[in-house]
Amino acid sequence: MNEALDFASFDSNFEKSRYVLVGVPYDGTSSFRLGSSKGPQEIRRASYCFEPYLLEHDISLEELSLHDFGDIDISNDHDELRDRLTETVQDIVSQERFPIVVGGEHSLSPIVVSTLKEKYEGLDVLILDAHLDFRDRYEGMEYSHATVTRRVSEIVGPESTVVWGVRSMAKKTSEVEKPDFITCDELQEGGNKVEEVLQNIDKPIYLSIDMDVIDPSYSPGVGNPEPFGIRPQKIKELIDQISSHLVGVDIVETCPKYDSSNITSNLASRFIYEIIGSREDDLK
Ligand SMILES: [Mn+2]
Repeated sequence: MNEALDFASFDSNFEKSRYVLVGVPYDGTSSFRLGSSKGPQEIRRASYCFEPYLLEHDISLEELSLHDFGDIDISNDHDELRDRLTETVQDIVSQERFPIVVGGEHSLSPIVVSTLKEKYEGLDVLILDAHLDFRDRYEGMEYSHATVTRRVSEIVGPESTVVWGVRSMAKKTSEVEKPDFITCDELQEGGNKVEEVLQNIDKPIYLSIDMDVIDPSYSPGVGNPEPFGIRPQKIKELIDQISSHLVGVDIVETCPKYDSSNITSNLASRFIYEIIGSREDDLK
């Protein structure tokens, strides 16, 4: 790979940074459209599209201490991914730094959750995903993009796992104990269930954004596009509502090969701006 480009404004050293971005160029279990391993690179490139100053938050990324760790060095082996990513995330969170993990495919999330669970008592995990991904195994694999919610719920408990934006699930999930989920339509309309969840948040939250939660017209470059999705503005609103509780995020499944005009990598990159801006705004 070429000399890696850092995410825009992520030019401080690791020691003094509050936010550390790490790329995970892994798509070892992708089953439909491969190529999310190129996501981190394109999302970094897209980050130069935006002004560092965030109008709504009156925050400039240039004034913050942000570090880009680069991509972790991995092959397509999931055990290797688990070891390297665990070690890296442990380093990041050991001194209250905020990890921003950029995929790559979704199977990285349980690894990060497992590490954060050691650090943050009572961690809740909010997964934004078109797919419930609650299979126990997929294509024989325990750790797959299609088993993410199942693995996460085993780590933090089903009561601490919520999936928002769901509009696709395997039939058999109706036969097993499910984590709480909010469908795409419920989320779009904002009804009581959404408000109830938001009002009752009092715990640290890990947020996982699968870019396929958004409608494919706004986010075409993903491994498994699913119609009838959410508008990006809805995700921005959610980020702003929960940002003060966040202790880490991942943004996964951007697949540059299928991403017309870099629409998806631009959006993923802008979500990173928004997460930082909104958190810093709350900390003022
Ligand atoms: Mn998905």
